[in-house]
Amino acid sequence: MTKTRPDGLTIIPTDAPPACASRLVDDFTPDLIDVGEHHLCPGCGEPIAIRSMVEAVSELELVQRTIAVFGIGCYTAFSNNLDVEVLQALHGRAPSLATGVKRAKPDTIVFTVQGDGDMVNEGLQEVIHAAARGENITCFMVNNGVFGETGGHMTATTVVGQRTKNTLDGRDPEQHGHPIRLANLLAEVDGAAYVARGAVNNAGNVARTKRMILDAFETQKAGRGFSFVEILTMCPTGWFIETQEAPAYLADNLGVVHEVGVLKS
Ligand SMILES: Cc1ncc(C[n+]2csc(CCOP(=O)(O)OP(=O)(O)O)c2C)c(N)n1
Ligand code: SF4
Ligand SMILES: [Mg+2]
Repeated sequence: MTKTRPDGLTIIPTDAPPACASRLVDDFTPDLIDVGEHHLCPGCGEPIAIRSMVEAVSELELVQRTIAVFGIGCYTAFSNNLDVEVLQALHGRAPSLATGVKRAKPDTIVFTVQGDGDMVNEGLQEVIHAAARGENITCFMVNNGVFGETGGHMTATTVVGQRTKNTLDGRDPEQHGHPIRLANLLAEVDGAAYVARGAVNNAGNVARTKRMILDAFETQKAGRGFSFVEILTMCPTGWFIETQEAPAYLADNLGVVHEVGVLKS
């Protein structure tokens, strides 16, 4: 039953299905996403990031020549939902596998999708060497500051003070070290042609991040060398907070240390 708040606004009940079906305004499913459903948590930022990547592939008319290489994390679930060729890499090894694909098939557009756990904890050397070699590939890192899939543990990008499953009192630099700002580090590497950091916690950032993704693909298309976009994503489950608090939490925590912007172009 519909309730009314003291200020007169209506509270929509969510404990039971609505009495009548909602009206479908439009089908917003991008061409390259096979099914509209996925198993990621409500409020997760990763589907927004992946959606932006495949939208960019369509808009640049690269569908027929694109190959994605996935790392291992919650985002890996999407490797079954996309209508592009996908290869599955071992933890952290996606940039090396992508290197092999691109060298064997130079006319393809090759991109990786990895998380902060996969890319910075488990395979940091891979991405640094790929950047230094100036490999003409595009790497994306969805950074939520936790090993989301395995339960919300600290990663190398977790910010100081952030509460995770194994830093219950917050990350303490004395005990756990300092976070690694991967985009900043890669921007310093000769061979990296384009480096940026976006976020998906509000509409403005989603639009800005989409532009970065397009620019990264354009860099590869033009043969200018290694391109990288880090994307800050919400993980309400791994952050142990309410779903609706996650966008602001991202801005106040991860976003303060891992600043959004283009670092090299
Ligand atoms: C060699 C190896 N070690 C550990 C795991 C377990 N594992 C699976 S997903 C994952 C976390 C990945 O974290 P991240 O890349 O940040 O992705 P997220 O789930 O946060 O999106 C881990 C540790 C594994 N699959 N293989
Ligand atoms: S655990 Fe975090 S990263 Fe994984 S699906 Fe849930 S919200 Fe997304
Ligand atoms: Mg993660």
